[in-house]
Amino acid sequence: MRTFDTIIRGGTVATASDTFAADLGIRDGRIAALGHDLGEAAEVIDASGRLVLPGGIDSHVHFAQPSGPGIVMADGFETGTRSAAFGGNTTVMPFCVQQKGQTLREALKGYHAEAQGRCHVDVSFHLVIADPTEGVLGQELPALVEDGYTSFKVFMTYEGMKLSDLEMLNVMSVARETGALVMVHAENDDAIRFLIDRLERQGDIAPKFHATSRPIPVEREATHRAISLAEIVDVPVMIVHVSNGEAMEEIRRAQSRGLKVYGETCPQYLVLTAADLEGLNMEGAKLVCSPPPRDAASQEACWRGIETGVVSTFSSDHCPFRYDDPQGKLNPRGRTSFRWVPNGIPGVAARLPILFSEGVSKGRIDLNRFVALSSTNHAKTYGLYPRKGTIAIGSDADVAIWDPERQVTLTHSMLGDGADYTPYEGIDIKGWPVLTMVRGTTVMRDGELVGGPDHGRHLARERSALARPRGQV
Ligand code: DUC
Ligand code: ZN
Ligand code: ZN
Repeated sequence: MRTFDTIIRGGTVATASDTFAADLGIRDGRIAALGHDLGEAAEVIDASGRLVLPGGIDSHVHFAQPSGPGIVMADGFETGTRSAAFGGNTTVMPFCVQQKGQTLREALKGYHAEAQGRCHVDVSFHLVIADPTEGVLGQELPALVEDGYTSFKVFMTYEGMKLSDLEMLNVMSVARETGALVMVHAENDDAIRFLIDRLERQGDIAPKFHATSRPIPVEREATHRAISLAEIVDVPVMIVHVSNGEAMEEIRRAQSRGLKVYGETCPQYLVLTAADLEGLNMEGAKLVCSPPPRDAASQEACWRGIETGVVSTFSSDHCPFRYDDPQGKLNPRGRTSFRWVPNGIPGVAARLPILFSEGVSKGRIDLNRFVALSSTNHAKTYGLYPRKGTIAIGSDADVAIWDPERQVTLTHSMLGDGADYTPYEGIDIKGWPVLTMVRGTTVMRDGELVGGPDHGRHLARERSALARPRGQV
């Protein structure tokens, strides 16, 4: 008699804490056994010489997001989740962005309609609160947290999205009441506006000046302020896309004072610098994102944050726009200043190969920390653990099989997204995901999709393990 639907045989399994040789028995989309001599199955996947890891969870991606007049994001859910599967991910967490004047329910309806039937991997939305009206704070948010939307992002910059300190305090206060987790984009908007105006007056308008307009103090000050506001409300906070040592130091200091402050960083802060835009002229737009990549010392500081646990999640901040396209990076309305270049770069497929290669293969982090940073900590932070984010009996069979020896030179065509370039073109990688399995179904094998875009499901989430009152798990 066949006991399992699938057995993954002969691989080395790693979780956030352990590495061991075991076969996986999978039944009804879940992990049903871990051991040896598991018997028969309808399908046996040979994983000898391979690593069997929890599927990647990318808790910071943008798909199908309205991005300004005439600008179209390069990925909707079909191509975005396809690219995620190519990169060994089994769950992604995109943002549902509220427009001013819109209710959160209206916003969610639109994003769910976009995602419906178009997802290769599982998906779960964060809510971006751009208009914290009384109705949003008093009724919608508490009800939506109950419905499983247990994380909100707030912006301290961007016209149309930025919140005042008072508005941030009000959103944080609802998060405290409801047990939700607040994510913060920390950059000082007034300082950015001042610097952009000054650069433009000087005629410094090429894409490379984007980084000059958002220097480290802009991020450091806002990070400090966001942490202070969270401390006042006594609520946990996740500072997203941390790019440098000074912002990292603010987080580390808060953590050492016992505050529940968490940090996220992204591949662009490990392998890109502002100097990469030098000499590119308009093609520098391909690397425009916020906060901007900085310098070698900032890269080192981000590594140190990863190595010491100041950073708990490593995400892509996948936010793709095409370059050679009138609806993309170079503004369709013919405006040439960096001010108008949409902020964001693609990276959902490249995220984990970069962390594996630069981190594990080069000996900076061990495999267990890789699993924590790429999957387990995302699941714990955002209320998906232990259903997602680990290899354990009863967990969803969300698995990525990696060939740790595979050498690849990154090029855009292997990444499967809807952009027309990768900012990581030409980077040499050692270690590559060769199979992605979502709830027991293989969705990617050897760089090819298997099955259609209707396997992914939307996940209602529990409250964050980090946002629960102390002592409660
Ligand atoms: N912030 C993000 O989180 N993503 C892309 C652009 C931005 O500013
Ligand atoms: Zn952001
Ligand atoms: Zn983002």
